[in-house]
Amino acid sequence: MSIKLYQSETSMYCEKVRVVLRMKNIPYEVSDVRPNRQPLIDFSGQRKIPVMDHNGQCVIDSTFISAFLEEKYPQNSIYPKGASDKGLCLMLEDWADEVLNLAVRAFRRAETPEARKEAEKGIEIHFRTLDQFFTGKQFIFGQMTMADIAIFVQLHYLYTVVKYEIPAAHKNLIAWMDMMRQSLKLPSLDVAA
Ligand SMILES: N[C@@H](CCC(=O)N[C@@H](CS)C(=O)NCC(=O)O)C(=O)O
Repeated sequence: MSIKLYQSETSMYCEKVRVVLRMKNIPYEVSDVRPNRQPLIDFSGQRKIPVMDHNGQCVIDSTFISAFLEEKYPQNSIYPKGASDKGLCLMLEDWADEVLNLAVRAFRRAETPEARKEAEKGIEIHFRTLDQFFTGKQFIFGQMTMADIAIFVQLHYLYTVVKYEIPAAHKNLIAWMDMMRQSLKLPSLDVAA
């Protein structure tokens, strides 16, 4: 078996796939695209990461890669048991990837103090929602699933790349982030603020 992940260290979507690979104890090698994207483009016909080369098969997009890995390597499932909970888990994954990500990206792009303030306003609504959601809650479905992972990698990016900390008022959210950090023990935590 040979698995190569075309990736970059800092991409939140690549972090998401690395967490899944680690949870399932699947050995893999990485190809960092930052110095040169050409091998990625030659292999996948497009520019976005993550891309997985699974024994020569090309799988693109963190959501599809994760679902593919779950099917091939069902140990330590990344989804909750039960069809309805799995549906909700996939919805939360999509929300984190598509909605929360927009607010996080606005932050990364903010170059002036004014723009940063605007970005802060934009993400505050999500902090409040998540703080409410994580009141008295640890893992969303009682064990770590893709819903936790997808939300965590977006917010973790704020600490590692944007150098921004979630305001202390959001205690439940911060407690959940700490619990996730302790559970995951990610190498990227070494660069956390
Ligand atoms: N929906 C995709 C998003 C992937 C994505 O946006 N990747 C970014 C890095 S975080 C990228 O490769 N951007 C380069 C580009 O658009 O050329 C996923 O979940 O994998």
